[in-house]
Amino acid sequence: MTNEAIKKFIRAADYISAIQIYLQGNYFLEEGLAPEHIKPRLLGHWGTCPGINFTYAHLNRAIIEHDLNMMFVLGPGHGFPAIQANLFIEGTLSKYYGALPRTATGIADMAKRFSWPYGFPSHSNPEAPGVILEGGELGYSLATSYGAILDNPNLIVACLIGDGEAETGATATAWHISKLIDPATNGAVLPILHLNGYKISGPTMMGRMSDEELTELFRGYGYEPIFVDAYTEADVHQTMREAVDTAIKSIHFTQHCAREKTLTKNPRWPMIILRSPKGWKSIKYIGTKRIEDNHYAHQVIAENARTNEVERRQVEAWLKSYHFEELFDGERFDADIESLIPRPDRRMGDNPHTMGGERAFKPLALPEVDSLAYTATCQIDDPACGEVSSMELVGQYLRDVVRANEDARNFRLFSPDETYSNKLHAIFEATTRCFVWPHKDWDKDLAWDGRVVEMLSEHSLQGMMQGYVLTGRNGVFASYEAFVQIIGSMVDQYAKFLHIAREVDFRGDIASLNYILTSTGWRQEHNGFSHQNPGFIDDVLQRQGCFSNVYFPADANTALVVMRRMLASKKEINVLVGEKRPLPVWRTVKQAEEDVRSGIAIWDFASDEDPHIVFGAAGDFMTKETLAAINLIHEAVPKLRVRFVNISSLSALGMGASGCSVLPHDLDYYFTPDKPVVINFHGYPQTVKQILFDYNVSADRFTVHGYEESGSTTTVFDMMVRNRVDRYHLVMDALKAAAAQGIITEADCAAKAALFEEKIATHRAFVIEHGDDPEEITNWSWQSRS
Ligand SMILES: Cc1ncc(C[n+]2csc(CCOP(=O)(O)OP(=O)(O)O)c2C)c(N)n1
Ligand SMILES: [Mg+2]
Repeated sequence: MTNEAIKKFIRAADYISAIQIYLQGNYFLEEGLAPEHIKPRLLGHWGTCPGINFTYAHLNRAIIEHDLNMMFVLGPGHGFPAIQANLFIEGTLSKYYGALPRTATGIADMAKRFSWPYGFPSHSNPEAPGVILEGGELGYSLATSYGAILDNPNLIVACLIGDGEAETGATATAWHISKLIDPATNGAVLPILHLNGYKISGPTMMGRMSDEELTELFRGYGYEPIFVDAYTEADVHQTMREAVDTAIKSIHFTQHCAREKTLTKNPRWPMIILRSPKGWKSIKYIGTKRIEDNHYAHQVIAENARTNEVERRQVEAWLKSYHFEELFDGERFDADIESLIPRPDRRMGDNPHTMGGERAFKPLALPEVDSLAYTATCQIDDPACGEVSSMELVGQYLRDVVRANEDARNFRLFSPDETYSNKLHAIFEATTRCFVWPHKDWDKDLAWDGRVVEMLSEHSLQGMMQGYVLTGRNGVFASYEAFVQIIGSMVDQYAKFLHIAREVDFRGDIASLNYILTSTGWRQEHNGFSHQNPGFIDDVLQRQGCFSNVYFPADANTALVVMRRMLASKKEINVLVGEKRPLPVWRTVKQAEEDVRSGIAIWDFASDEDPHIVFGAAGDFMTKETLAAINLIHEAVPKLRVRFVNISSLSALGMGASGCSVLPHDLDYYFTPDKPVVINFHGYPQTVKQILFDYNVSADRFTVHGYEESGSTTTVFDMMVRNRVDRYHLVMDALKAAAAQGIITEADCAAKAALFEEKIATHRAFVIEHGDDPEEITNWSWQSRS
C-alpha cells in the first residue's frame, strides 16, 4: 500500500467529514454551491477531523500489513464526522445501517442526517459501531483504552488523545496506567497524542512544549515518544508510516520477551506524538482571520457560508480541493482506497471486542454464596448470633469469584488503594495487585499479573472498568463512599452511553458496572465530616430508565446475595452500600434472597399484626438502629403495635423494583394506607422524599430521617444522634404517633419524650467524659416482644 493510496483515503475521509457539517444538497458539487445547499444550522467540529482521518488511514495500513487486531478509541469525540466518514468508507456503517448503502445515495443521506434533528448525533456515541466511549466529556479515552486491553493479549487499542483533552486531570493521571500493564497477559495501548496546538479558543499547553520537554515528560510516564511533525517533515506520510511500524514492532517485541519470560525490567511503551495544524488543509484565512492552524478551526469554519457569498465560495473552493470525483465514481471508491480497507473482522469500526454479546461477552461463573454465609441469625434472641462484617464476607466471595474464573480471566476488582482498608482483602488469597514497575522485597500482594487494579486515581479506575466491561468482561469498583463522587460525572456519561446502547440492536449483552461503597459515613467517626458523603447514591438514582440500582443490604448475608445478583446482572449500573465493621446478621440466605428479589420486605420477627405505626429502614446501620428503637418502644408503650419494613434497594423506578422489575405489591401493602410511617435512611433524607413524591402517598404521614450533614469526630452512636437517626429520636416519633392515635395521653407522651430527651443529653455528657459510647448502646441485642 503506497503513501499515495493513503493520501487518497484521507482525501475521501476529509471530504466526507466536511460535507456532513455543511451540506444538505449538491453533495458531490455537481453545480455551484448555492445557499440552499448549505444546512440552516451548521453544527459540528471540523478542526480535529483531518488529524483523525490521517491517523485512521495510517492505522488501516498497519492493520493490513501486520494483521493487527486493533480498536480505535477517540478522545475528542467532537471529531465524530471523521469517525462516521471512516465507518462509511470501510463499509461498517452500511453493514449496521442497511438504509445507508455504500453508494452516492448513502453518502448523501448520511451527510444530510449528521447533526440533524432525529439524525446522527454530533459526537461519538453508542449508535456508532466500534465506539466504546461517549464522546462529550473529555478526558477518559486513555483509561478506557487501557481497560479494553486488560486480559486481551492480542488486542492493540489505538487511542487518539486531544492536546486539550490531555490537560484534564483524568488524562494526566491515566498515562501512569502503563506501569500496571503486564505485557505477557495484556494487550497494548498505542497512545497517539494529537498536538494540533489548540483547544476551543486558545493554545494547548503541550502544543507549546518542545519535543525535548515532551520526551522528558512522557519518559517519566513510561513511554518512548515517536514524533511525527506535519510542519517540518518533507513527507509526513512516510514518517507516520515508519512511526506506526516502529511502535507496532516495539509493542510486539516487548510482548514477545514478556511471553518468553526474557523481559526482566519494566517495559517502556511506544507512543506517537503527532503535530499537525488544526483544520489541516482547509481554509487558511477568512479575511484577515487565520483559520487553519489556529483555534478558529475548532468548530465550523466559514459559519456564515449560507448567507455570505464570499464565505460560501471559500467553502466551495475548499471542498473542491479534495477532488472527490477522482476518488468515488458514484458506485465505488478508487481501488487504492479499497486496498486500505481491512478484512471485515479487522475493521476498527467492527472490531468484535466492541460489540458485546456473543462476539465479546464473557459472563462470570458465579459460585453460590451459601458456604460463606453466617448461619446464626439475631432475629430469634439467639445468644450465639454474631456480628459479621459485610465487607469481609464480600471479600471472600470475590476471592471465590476470582478462583472460579481463573482460566477465563474475565474479572477484575478496581480500587483506589483501599482493598485492605475496605476489608475486602480475602481476595488476596486468590490473586494479587497488578504492578509492573520495580518491586521491593517487602511489598505484599504485588505481581505483574494480578486481578486487583489499585491506583489512587478514581478516574483511571473508572475509565479502565468502563473499557473492561464494554469489551465484554466483568468488574467491581470498591471505594470509600465519600470519595466515589469524584467520578460522579464519569458515571453520568457512562449512564448516557448505556441508556442509548441498551436500545442499539448490534450491541449485545455486557456486564453491569458494579460499585461497592463502604467505609460509609456512619463509621467515619474517626475521620469526621470530610469522610461523610452519601451523594453518589443520588447521582445514580437521578438516572432515568430502569437500569440504575442502589442496594442497601441489611446485613452480611444479604450483602453476599446482593453481590452475586449484581455480578449476574447485565447492562445495569449497580451500587452496593455496606459496612465494613461487624454488624448483626438478621437474615438467612433464603430470607435475604427473598428480600432482595422484592427489594422491600416486612420482617415478621420484628412486626405486629395490624400496626399503629410502620418503621422502614434502608441500610445496615439504619436497620440495626431502627430495631433497637422498636425494642425500646415495646418497653415504653407496650400497646403500640409496630411493623418493621426493610428496604433493600432503591432504583430510578422507586423503592425495591431493582433490575427493571416492579414491586410485587403497592406501597400501601408495606406501609399501610393510613398509618404514620418513619423511614430511617442511610443517605440524605431528600433522596427518599423525592422517591416518595412519585407514589400516591400523603406526605404528612411519612417522616424520613437520614444523614443531615451533621458530622464530626465523635462516637458512632453520637454521629447518629446528631443526625437524628438514633433509637431515641425514633422512639420520640413513635410516642407522638401513639398519642395521636389515643394509645397514650398527650401528658404521658410528653413525660416519656422528656425521658428520652434526657437520655440524649446524658449520652452526650457521657461521651464527652468517657470518649466512647456506653455499654447499653454498644452491647445492645435484639429482644423479641415477650
Ligand atoms: C471535561 C470537558 N471540559 C470541557 C469540554 C468542552 N470542550 C469541548 S472540545 C474542547 C477543546 C478540546 O481540545 P482538544 O482536546 O485539543 O481537541 P481538538 O483540538 O482535537 O478538537 C473543550 C474544552 C469538554 N467537552 N469536556
Ligand atoms: Mg487540540
